[in-house]
Amino acid sequence: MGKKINRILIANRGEIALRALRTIKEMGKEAVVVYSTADRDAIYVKQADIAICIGGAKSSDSYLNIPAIISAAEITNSDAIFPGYGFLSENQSFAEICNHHNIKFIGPRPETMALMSDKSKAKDVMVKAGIPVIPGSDGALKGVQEAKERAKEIGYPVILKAAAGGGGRGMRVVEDESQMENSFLAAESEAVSAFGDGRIYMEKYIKNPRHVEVQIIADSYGNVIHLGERDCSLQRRHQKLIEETPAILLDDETRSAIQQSAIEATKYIQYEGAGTFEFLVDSDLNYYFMEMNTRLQVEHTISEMVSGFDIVELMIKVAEGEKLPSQDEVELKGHAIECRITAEDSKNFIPSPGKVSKWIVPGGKDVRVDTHVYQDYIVPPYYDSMIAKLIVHSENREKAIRKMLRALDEFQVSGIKTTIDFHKSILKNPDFVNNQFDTKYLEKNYTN
Ligand code: MV4
Repeated sequence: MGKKINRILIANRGEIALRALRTIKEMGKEAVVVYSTADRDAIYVKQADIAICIGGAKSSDSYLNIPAIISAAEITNSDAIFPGYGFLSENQSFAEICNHHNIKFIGPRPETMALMSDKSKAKDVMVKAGIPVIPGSDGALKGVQEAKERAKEIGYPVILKAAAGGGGRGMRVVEDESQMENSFLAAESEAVSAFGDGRIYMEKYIKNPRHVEVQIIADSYGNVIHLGERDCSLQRRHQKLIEETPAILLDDETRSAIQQSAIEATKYIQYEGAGTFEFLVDSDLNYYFMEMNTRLQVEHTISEMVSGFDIVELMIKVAEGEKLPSQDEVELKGHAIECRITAEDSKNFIPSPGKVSKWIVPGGKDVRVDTHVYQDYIVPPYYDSMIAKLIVHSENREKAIRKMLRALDEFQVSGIKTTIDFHKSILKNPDFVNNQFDTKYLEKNYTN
């Protein structure tokens, strides 16, 4: 099962391209990077064993250009493709095409990707696996009439979600029956234009939930381990800003139950590779499966800090057919926090691309900065505005917060606006310090 991978093409850009390159080098393998014309000055382009320009600045011309990426893999004799996050990482036809070309897609089987990308089907599977899910409709709704009937049974408020969605698009909260027709039709048309798929399903609306997710990885022999859970409740417009592990709101019993649920779910779908189960947790600590991400996530770094494992290395080993260590060999220590720093104004989050004239990054014990940025780098306007992930690790949450504040104070950037000041303000906020926040917190307390 599986064969040794010698050369890996990284089908991504920015910090994650550099982060993957580092692990590939440490494993003694060769790295091929592909880049757009806007990224020709990226440091990883120079550091890679081979670099190939695959097209213009627009993502559709380059990082989403499947024929260009497959051609680059073919002419460089790459054995495998590392997709990272975003772009083609959850595109099942890309994974299929890789497999047809005998290039190992470092991730799950395409059928599993397809199953989990249909949020409504994914829920049905989790019900069968015995995982708690949010009460709601069985699959997609046929129309407004059925929506009204189901909502009466479930009880208002309810939430309408796009089956093809995720990340909040095509979502509508419905407070009572008088709003149903308008909300249903709005959600449906938003889903059609965003995903080309208007199927809508319904759930009971959970008030003030926390977002807790469990990192899992599975090998090709059915072994599954988890690397703990993360609290990602601090989000703005469905973009995560701060993540931490462990999730302090959980008691020990709920924590092991949620981790065990993620393991059982992974086994049930015969998953292979790294993945994340997202749960909503209500104020009584009931947890409910929401969706699964079939890729490496931005915030995987905090799980690396507390576990000591390199998740990219584990992903590559699993793809080569190696066996994972057992759960007993996983020891989760201390507390880790990540701040996602973007090239945006701290007050209104307006993007601020341009030339970075000063770039002084923090350092010191247990401080990690994952970034592709350097002094005089020009942040292009075409892509995600994240310019650095600042990650700290300490014995406990209080010390981790103090270390993060110290590191944020060291971070000096000129030429562009960043969200460093926003992060300082959150980390000093008594509500954050005292664990008094939920997924709506930023919306309510930091307007815009
Ligand atoms: C919910 C919910 C409350 N009840 N579902 C937002 C993104 C999408 N993946 C699911 N989301 C939500 N689903 C039910 N039944 C509240 C949210 C939600 C949310 C969830 C996680 C993190 C931030 C959020 C912000 C607003 C709403």
